[in-house]
Amino acid sequence: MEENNRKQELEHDIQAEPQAENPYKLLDLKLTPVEKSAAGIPAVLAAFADLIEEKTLFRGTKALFKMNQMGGFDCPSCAWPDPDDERSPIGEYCENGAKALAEEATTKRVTPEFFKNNSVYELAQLNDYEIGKMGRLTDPMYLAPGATHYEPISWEGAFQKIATQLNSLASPHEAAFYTSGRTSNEASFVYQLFAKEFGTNNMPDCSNMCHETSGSALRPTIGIGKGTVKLADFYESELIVIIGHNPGTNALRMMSALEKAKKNGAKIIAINPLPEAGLMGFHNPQQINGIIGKGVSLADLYLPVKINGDMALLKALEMILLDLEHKNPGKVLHTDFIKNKTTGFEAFRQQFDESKYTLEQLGQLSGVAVADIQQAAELLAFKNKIIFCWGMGLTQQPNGVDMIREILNILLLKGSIGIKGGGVCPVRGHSNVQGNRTMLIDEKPTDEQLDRLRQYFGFEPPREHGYDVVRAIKAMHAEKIKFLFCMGGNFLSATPDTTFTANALRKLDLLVCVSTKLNRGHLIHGKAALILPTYGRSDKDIVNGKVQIVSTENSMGVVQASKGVLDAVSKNLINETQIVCRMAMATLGNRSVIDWQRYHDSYDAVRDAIEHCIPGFENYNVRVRQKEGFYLPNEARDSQSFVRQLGGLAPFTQTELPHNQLADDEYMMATTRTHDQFNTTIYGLDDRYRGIKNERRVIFMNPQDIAKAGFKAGDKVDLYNYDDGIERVAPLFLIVSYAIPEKNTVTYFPETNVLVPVNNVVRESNMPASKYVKIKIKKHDPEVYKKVDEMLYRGALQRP
Ligand SMILES: Nc1nc2c(c(=O)[nH]1)N[C@H]1C(S)=C(S)[C@@H](COP(=O)(O)OP(=O)(O)OC[C@H]3O[C@@H](n4cnc5c(=O)[nH]c(N)nc54)[C@H](O)[C@@H]3O)O[C@H]1N2
Ligand SMILES: Nc1nc2c(c(=O)[nH]1)N[C@H]1C(S)=C(S)[C@@H](COP(=O)(O)OP(=O)(O)OC[C@H]3O[C@@H](n4cnc5c(=O)[nH]c(N)nc54)[C@H](O)[C@@H]3O)O[C@H]1N2
Ligand SMILES: [Mo]
Repeated sequence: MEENNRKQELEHDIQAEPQAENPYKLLDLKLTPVEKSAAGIPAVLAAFADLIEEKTLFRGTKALFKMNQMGGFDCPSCAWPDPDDERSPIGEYCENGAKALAEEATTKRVTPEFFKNNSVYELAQLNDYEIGKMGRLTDPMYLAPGATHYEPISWEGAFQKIATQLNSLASPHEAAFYTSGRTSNEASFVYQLFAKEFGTNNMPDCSNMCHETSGSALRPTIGIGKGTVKLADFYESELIVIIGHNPGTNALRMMSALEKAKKNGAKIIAINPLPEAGLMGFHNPQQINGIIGKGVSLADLYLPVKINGDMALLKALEMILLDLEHKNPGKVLHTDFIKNKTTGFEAFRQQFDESKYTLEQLGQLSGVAVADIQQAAELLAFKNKIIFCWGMGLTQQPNGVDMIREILNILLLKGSIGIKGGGVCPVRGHSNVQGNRTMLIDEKPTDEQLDRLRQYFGFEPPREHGYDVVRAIKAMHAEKIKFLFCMGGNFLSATPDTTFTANALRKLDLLVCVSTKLNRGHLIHGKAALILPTYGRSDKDIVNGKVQIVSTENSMGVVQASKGVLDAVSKNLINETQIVCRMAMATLGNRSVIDWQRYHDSYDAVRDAIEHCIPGFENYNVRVRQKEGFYLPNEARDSQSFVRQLGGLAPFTQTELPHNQLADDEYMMATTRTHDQFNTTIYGLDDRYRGIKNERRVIFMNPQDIAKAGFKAGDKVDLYNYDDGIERVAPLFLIVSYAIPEKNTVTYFPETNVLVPVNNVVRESNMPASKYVKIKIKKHDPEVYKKVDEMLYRGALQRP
C-alpha cells in the first residue's frame, strides 16, 4: 500500500515540464597516474593554492598556524583528535583542513547586492563548485512567496517570520530542526532545548546519514554508541584494521597516527574495494623527512573486498580464528574475557559448528582470495592489541549494523575492547558531529535524558520520537512537515533521491537555513525561505565586546575549547547560539520557562546548564579552559563495563549473510568523496590520488566489465536505478577503467544522489544505504534530458 502511494507520488513528480536542452556540461577530463601513497609535497602545495584562490593567503596562513593548536580553534573539517601532548610546530593541519579553512576564511562575499543581481533561477544553473566559490554570506535574506530574488531582511524581521510560521502550525510536530555536524556544543544544546520546549523531537541530523549505523551497533553490544580508543592507543597497538574508510582524504591527520603506530611495530590491514593511496603509503607533510624522504608504506595486507562483501570476509575470519584456537587451545581466543565479560558465546560459536558456511563460499562472496583471508586471520590470531577503524564503506550498507556487530564479535573473541592498544574506532566525519549527539541532538532521546532536562528547566519535554532524515523527507513530501530549520549543512544535496527530496522541500511553507556559504540547499526552497548568515569556526565570535570560546567533542570523546582568530567578513553576522535564543524569545515569548536572554548573553551560562543536564560535564567552565580539554567518561573503554541491563556484559551477536543478487546488466554502485570536496562543498574538480583531473561526472568500472558490456574507457554513459519500479536517471558520465572488483562501480556524490532511492536504507539505523545502489549503465542518449526535469531539482521554483 505504502509502496503504491509512493510510486504514484514519484510518477506525479516526474511529469512536470521536461527540458530538452543539455543542462549537464562535461569538463575536460584528464587522467593522471593513480597514486600509491598520500600527502607529501603536492599536499603542502595544494593547501596553499587554495588559500591563494580564495584571496586569503595572509589571513588564511595566519589562521592556519592557529588551527588545532592549544589556545587556537578546532579545525572545521574532520573530527580526528589532536595529539594530547606534543603538537607539530609546522602546523597541526592537513591539506584538506587547509582547504576547509580557505573556504571559510575567503574574503569573497555574497552580499544583498549579489542577490539583487542574481535571481534564484540563475544561481541554480551554476554547478556546486561555482556556487561554493561565490563567497561568505553577509546578511540575512528573505525569499517571499512567489518572489524570484532573495531580498535583505533585518534580523528582527527574520525572527518574526519564523515565530509567526511556527506559531501558526497545527502541531509542533509540523516543524523539523536539522543539524549538520559543525555546530558547537553550546549552540547544539540551546538548539535542542528550543525544539523540545517548542514541543517536538523532530531533529534529523547528519548522523542519520553518517554514523547512526555505528551507534545502533555499538550501544547494544558495549553499552555506549562511541568508540573506545584514545589516540595513544594507536601508538601501542599491534594490529590496526581499516575497513570501509579512506583516511588519506577524509581524516588525513589519522595518517600521522598510523605512521607512528607502524614505527612502533603495528601491522595494518586495509579492507576496501579500492586500493586507496592513503591506505598504501604516506609522506608526512608535517615533518621535513616526510616531505622529501621516501615516506612509509602503510598496509601490510590489502584485501580488495567486493562492495558489501565484508560480512562474508568477517565471518571467514571468525571461522579461521575458531579453528586456530582449536589447534592452539587458549592461545587465540581470550577465554577469560569471554567468560567474565561477555554473554552468548556458545550460541555464537554454534553457527560455525553447524557447518553453515565453507571458507571457499565465504571467500567467493567476499571477493577476497582464501589465502589472503588466511593471512589476515593469522595476523589477528596471536595478538590482542587490535584496533578496528571503519567509515562510510560499512555504515552506508543495508546490513551495516550487522557488519559492525560482526567486528565487535571478533574483538570480543580477542578480549580487545577496553585494553591499552585495542578497541573500536568509528572514524567520525564532521568536526563536532559526536558533540551534537552528546548535547542531545537526537530524534530519539531517552527518558533518562529528558527527565534531567525536565528537572533542571521545569518544562515537560515531548516523549514521542521524532523524524530522522529519511522519515523527515517522506513527512515533508506528505505535507506533515511544513517548516524546516537547517542549522548548517546542505539538506537537499546531502540526502538521497534528489528529485523526490527537492519536491518534498518545495512543499514547505518556510525553509530556514543558518549558513556560512551559499549552497544549492538555498536555491531549492519552500514557498518562502530565509538565509541566516553566521560565524564559522575560524571567525572571532564576539559577545559583549569579548572574543568567546566555544567547545566541541572529537572522535575520541575529548571536549576542547575553540577560539576563532579571524575578523568576520561582515558586521551583520550573529552566532548560532544567539540565533537560537532570539528565535526562542520571538516564538515562545511568555510561554517559555527558560531564561533565553541569559543564554543569549553568556556561553558560560549555557555551559552551566549543560553541566547540570548531561553527565560527564562536571566543572565544565573550568575544565574547558584546560589546555588539552578533557575526556568524557566511557565505561566500556575505562573499566570494561558494557551493557548495564546485562550486568555490564557484552553480548555476542548472530548475524546473517546478505543475499546479493545482480542481474546480468546490473552493477553495484558506491557513492563516495573525491579528494577535493567536503561533503557537498566542492573545493576543486580533481581527485588527485585516484588520477582524475578536472571532472566529477565519472564512473569507475572494472576493465573486464567495460569490455563485457561493449564499452570502452572514456565512453559517455547514463546511469539508471529502478528500485520501487521507478526510473531514476543521472545523465552523462564518463567511464574510467579502474582497479575495482567486477560488477562494482564507484561514483561521486552529490551528483549521483539522484540515483539513491529514499527507501534504500540501512536496517535498524534507517540511514540511506548510499554505498549500495543497484544501477544499470547505458550508452549516453542525447535525448536523456527529456527524462529529467531540471526544474525539479536543479532549477528554482519561479522563473524570472
Ligand atoms: N576532505 C574531506 N574530509 C572529510 C569529508 C569530506 O567530504 N572531505 N567528509 C567528512 C565526513 S562527514 C565523513 S562521514 C568522513 C567520511 O570518510 P569515509 O568514511 O572515508 O567516507 P567515503 O570517502 O565516502 O568512503 C570510504 C571508503 O569506503 C569504501 N567502500 C565503499 N564500499 C565499500 C564496501 O562495501 N566495503 C568496504 N570495506 N569499503 C567500501 C570506498 O572505497 C572508500 O574508500 O570524512 C570526513 N572528512
Ligand atoms: N550519496 C551520498 N550521500 C551522502 C554521503 C555519501 O557518502 N554518499 N555522506 C553523508 C554524510 S557522511 C554526511 S555527514 C552528510 C553531510 O551533510 P551536511 O552536513 O548537510 O552537508 P555539508 O556539505 O557538510 O554542509 C555544507 C554547508 O554547511 C554550511 N556550513 C559550513 N560551516 C558552517 C558553520 O560553521 N555553521 C553553519 N551554520 N553552517 C556551516 C555551509 O553553508 C555549507 O554549504 O552527507 C551525506 N550524504
Ligand atoms: Mo559524515
